[in-house]
Amino acid sequence: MKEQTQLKYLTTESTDRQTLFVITHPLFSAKISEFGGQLLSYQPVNKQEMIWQSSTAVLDGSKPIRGGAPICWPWFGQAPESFSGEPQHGYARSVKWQITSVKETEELVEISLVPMFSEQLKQRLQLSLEVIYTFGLEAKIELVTTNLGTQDFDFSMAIHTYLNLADSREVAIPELFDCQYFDKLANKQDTQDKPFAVDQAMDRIYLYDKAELTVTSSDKKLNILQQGHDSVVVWNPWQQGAESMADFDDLGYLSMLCVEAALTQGYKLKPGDCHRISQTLID
Ligand code: TA6
Repeated sequence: MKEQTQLKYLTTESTDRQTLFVITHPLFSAKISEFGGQLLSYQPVNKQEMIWQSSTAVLDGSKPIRGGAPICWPWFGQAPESFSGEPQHGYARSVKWQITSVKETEELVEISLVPMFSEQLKQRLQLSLEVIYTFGLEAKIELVTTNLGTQDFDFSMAIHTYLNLADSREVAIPELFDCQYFDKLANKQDTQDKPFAVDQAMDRIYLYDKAELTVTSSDKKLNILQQGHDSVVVWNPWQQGAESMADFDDLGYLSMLCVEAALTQGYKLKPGDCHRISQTLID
């Protein structure tokens, strides 16, 4: 990796609570937390901040950061039976990450990081993980997982992106119309048989695996490109949910919506196989 001193756009900012990798480029600014390897902010020049973070997020590493784009890996949601009792959404968002490479040009910055798992966990998982961020006038988050072991790994994951919105009640996602989804709150399959709208608590796994999605709100029209996913998770805790989480500011539900590129339908990562999933945000 280039020595920090030779880098033009990337700096590291450490406080007593956290370390941030800060990128200030003529075309954009971005922040990634060392804890979780998590994108916390991305703002293209002359555009709105794209990523939401709770003002009451815990930043001292004692719990995952509420907001940004947490990396849910090597499972999404509750731990599988073989990892019973392990944390929701896996391990990646709860460890420190280290930078493995940085490329800077006049058009973009590409930064790769790997999680610093314990040797014990590495032995248990037999998986490698790398995140590759590519920022310019777009933000691409790509996760690369390789099965280093000799057994299939039943794999699920999500790029758990919290989008920053002027008003979540004015959001439209036209591509989800008529799409099947699993409603985690009602615990049943359902169909989006009317235009998508955020007017209540929602926690849905849409069986949407196409590459393009548009999220429009009063202040922005986001194009989202996704690869390597089999579903899109959409989550808003709404008022009661927000108030029930200390690290979720009480009115935050009005300015965020999670739109997550996810692998939730059952995927066997075979020995030696490599899986890539990505989400690109374009305003
Ligand atoms: O992506 C939606 C979801 O699975 C919800 O069920 C909710 O639990 C959300 O993730 C946040 O989970 P967290 O563990 O970060 O509080």
